[in-house]
This record gives sequence, structure tokens and C-alpha cells, in this order.
Amino acid sequence: MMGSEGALVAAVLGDCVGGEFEGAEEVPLDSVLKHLDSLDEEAKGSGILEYSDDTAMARCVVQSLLTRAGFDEQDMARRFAKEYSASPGRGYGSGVIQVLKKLSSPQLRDVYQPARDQFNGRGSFGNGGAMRASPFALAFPDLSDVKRFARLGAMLTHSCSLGYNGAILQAMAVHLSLHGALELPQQFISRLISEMEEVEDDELTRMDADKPFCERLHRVRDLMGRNKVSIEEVISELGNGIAALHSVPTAIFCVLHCLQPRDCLPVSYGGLERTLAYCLALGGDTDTIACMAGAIAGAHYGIEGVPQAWIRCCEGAEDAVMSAERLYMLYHRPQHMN
Ligand code: R7I
Ligand code: MG
Ligand code: MG
Repeated sequence: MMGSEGALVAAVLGDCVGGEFEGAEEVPLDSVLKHLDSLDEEAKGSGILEYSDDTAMARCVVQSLLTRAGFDEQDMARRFAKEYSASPGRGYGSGVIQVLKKLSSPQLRDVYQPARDQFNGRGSFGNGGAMRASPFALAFPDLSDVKRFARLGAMLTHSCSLGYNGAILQAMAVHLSLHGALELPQQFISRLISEMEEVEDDELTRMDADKPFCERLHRVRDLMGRNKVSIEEVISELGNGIAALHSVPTAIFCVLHCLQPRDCLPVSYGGLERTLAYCLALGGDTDTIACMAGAIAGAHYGIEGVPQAWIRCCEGAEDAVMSAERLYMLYHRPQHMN
């Protein structure tokens, strides 16, 4: 329960604090620490850092799961479309906008069709499915449901296996973390690899690439075992881009790397602060990588690990605490009460 709150809140924080550096090629660590320091100043108004598409879409997933008490693709698609038309300026990917416009058409019969039409029928490999996958991990108690619904939820906009498999990986990482799996980091990464072996052992995936997420996760494991790893190596080995393949394994690495104190980061920082700071220092798709790493790390450290001052500064962070509670209550009540 505390893990659920931590996960949803830290995802919002990652999105909000990461927005400052999204798309930057090089981000000096000094700039990151300055930016994060400024959140502690009283002078800052509440909710001053706005959330982007990452949180906007995750909120739709949460609202749909809450009002429908299960996965309902029609309802979720409608919420994505409505949210986009109400606030189109949240920094959506340039391709997904087409899908969101088509999803608002009352004539639409198959809600998965607009996603399939993307990029000449190949579908998007962007991380837009993965960035909003965490709520599935909080809602569904069984890992098999987490995988199934994270995939379907992503396919509403991302029909390429490189897109939706990233969402499955992100949701699984959050789910395992909620259940304490980060206490044993080596087992955590091994479990993710074996789960993804199964996920990627499928014909459609093989047409796109040969177990690409497994290959990346092996690189994560190699980097974990190393004493010194530079930012440049992380970027060249794992990536920091908008493709799910170049950002979900990266987010997982950031969490694992920051389980211990790091010389380059302030000793006053707890694990969650280290994780978000490290994500920002990578540059590239900072809001999304910090959002995804935030969810995984927040599940591990819990709401107690989230600085109150940061919550006050970020739009939607307070809401996330309540949403996490409600998701937990709705999906984890005893069977006989359903
Ligand atoms: O994946 P998506 O929702 O974007 C999410 C990202 C996050 O960083 C957010 O914070 C926000 O900034 O955007 O949106 P898409 O438009 O589906 O994918 C993102 C981009 O990936 C596209 O605009 C393309 O540039 C690229 N892309 C592709 N390019 C060529 N061929 C995705 N799929 C393809 C492809 O198949
Ligand atoms: Mg964004
Ligand atoms: Mg982004």
C-alpha cells in the first residue's frame, strides 16, 4: 500500500522534475542538483512544475481502472482522446497525436486500429505505452494480469512489439518492486530477464528483432556488476531516447545503480532522490526515464521516501497519493466483498 503510493507519486515527480531537461544532449550534474535544490525553497509556489503527457495519460489509465473496476479498452481510449483534446499542449509525441485524434471519432469501431495504422502499418516503437504502464502494476494482484493488461493498454497507441513489450517490462518492474523484489537486486534483474524471455518468445516480436529487451537487460546486468560506470557508457549501452527499447531498460538500470549512495550525488539524498537526479543527468528523454524509474523506485522506498517539498512543487502529485490508495482498495479487497 505504501509502495503503491510511492510508485504513483514518484512517477509524477519524475515527469515534473524531468521536464526541465527533456531533449537536452548534455546535462551537467550541477544543473540537476540546482534544479532539485530549488524545490526545497519555500518561495516556490505549490504545483509550479507542470506534468506532461506521461502523467496526463497515466491519470487516464488510473481513472479508467477505477471507474470500470477492470480493464475496459473503449473507456480508456475515450479518456486518452478526451484528455488530449482538453490539453493538447502537454508535450505528446508527434506521431501519437494522430492516434489520439482518431480515437475521438464516434464512428470508430475498433479502438486498436488507429495505433495499427501508425508508421506505415508498423506501429509506434515509442515509450508512450511504457510511460503510463505503472497503474496496471498497482491494480492487478497477479503478474499474468499485469502483463496482459499493460500490453493491451499500450496497444491503444503502440502496436509495434517494441512499444508494447516495453510497457510490459515497465509494469512488471513496478509490480515486482511493490513486492519487495529490489531487496535482492541480482534476483530482480534475473527474474525480469526470464519473464521477458517468455514475453519475447513470440512470432510478432521476432519479426521486429531477436529478443531485443532481453539483450538490453543483459547489458543492465553487466553494468550493475561494474564498480565505476560513466554517464556516457550508460547512454551508449542502454540509450536515453524516446524508443521504449532505449529508455525502459535505462530506467531500470538507474533504479538499480542508485540503490547505494553514489559519490557524485549528495549524501543528504535518499534512494529516490538519487534515482531521479541520476535519470536527469542522463539527458535525452529525461521526463519519461525519470517517470518510469520513479515508479519502480517509489514502489521500493514507499511514500516515506518521497520528499514532501517535492510533492508540493509538482502538479498532480497530491492526486497521485489518493489515486494509489483508491486503486489499492478497489483491487485488493477480499473476494467475498466484490
Ligand atoms: O511514444 P509516444 O507516446 O511518445 C512518448 C514521448 C515521451 O518522451 C513523452 O514524454 C513525449 O515527449 O513523447 O509517441 P509516438 O509519436 O508514438 O512516438 C514518439 C516518436 O518516436 C515519434 O514521434 C517518432 O519520432 C518515433 N517513432 C518512430 N519513428 C519511425 N518509425 C516511433 N515509432 C516509430 C517508427 O516506427
Ligand atoms: Mg512527456
Ligand atoms: Mg518524454
